[in-house]
Amino acid sequence: MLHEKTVIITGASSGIGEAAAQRLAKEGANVVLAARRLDMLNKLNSQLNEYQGKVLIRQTDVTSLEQMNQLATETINEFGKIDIMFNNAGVMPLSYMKNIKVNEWNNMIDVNIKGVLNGFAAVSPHMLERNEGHIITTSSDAAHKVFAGSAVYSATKHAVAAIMKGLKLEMAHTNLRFTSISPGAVATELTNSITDEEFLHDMEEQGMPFAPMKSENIADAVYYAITQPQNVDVNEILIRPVHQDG
Ligand code: NJP
Repeated sequence: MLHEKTVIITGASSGIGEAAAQRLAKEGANVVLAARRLDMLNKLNSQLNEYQGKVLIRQTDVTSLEQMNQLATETINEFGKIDIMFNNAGVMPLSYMKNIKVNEWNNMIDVNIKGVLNGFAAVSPHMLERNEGHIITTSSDAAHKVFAGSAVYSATKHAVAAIMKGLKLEMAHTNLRFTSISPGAVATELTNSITDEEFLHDMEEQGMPFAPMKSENIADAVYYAITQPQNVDVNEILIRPVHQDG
């Protein structure tokens, strides 16, 4: 179904990005895998060998516009075009505001917001020139709510939601498509970056009242969005574990 399609995936070294790479490669797409951990990208590359589509891996930090531009240029040089940009890289060092984790706030702003903007800046001239292309962003159910400890993370994902709405609005006269995918809890490495001892203590005490989704569940949503007919633009997908409240 995805033969001849070229997809860039940021944050492809683990979790949702890795699962999306597996799914889309299996469906025949050429996948360009971007993240900072080259060893993880190499490992994934060797797993994708059996599929028909080609794989390109590029060590990329989404906070660098220069590196994102390079990623887009090398993709076009290799495959001739970029059909889909999956802006998926993100970080979530949740913490209470009073504990003033300034570096973590800044990192969330840099990766979750600026990373998405850099992704758009890198691929949109090419997509607009072709008048074809699909930009998908991993937002969050935290773009729909705030909870204690999520203020800055939620702020970054609310920003992503606003950016994606603005893009849809400004580009409705083009053939470009825009999808925000907002997952609830997914079992990935994402929570490993939490350093706020007080928040971690409360999280442990509370326990997990429901089972999280798997990364593959979100990869299915990505696949759904990109396989709709060209006249259909799936703008938002909010997807939560069955027992997680809103
Ligand atoms: O987490 P994880 P997820 N430059 O930690 C990459 C959203 N989300 O799959 O660079 C480039 O396995 C990092 O790669 P590396 C979440 O906000 C999740 O869950 O090698 N890449 C890794 O591949 C995020 O937007 C849940 O360290 C950078 C990837 O990002 C997306 O899902 C719920 C980077 C993170 O993979 C994927 O996260 C929700 C940088 N500077 C939203 N910094 C959930 N899991 O529950 C990080 O609502 N990465």
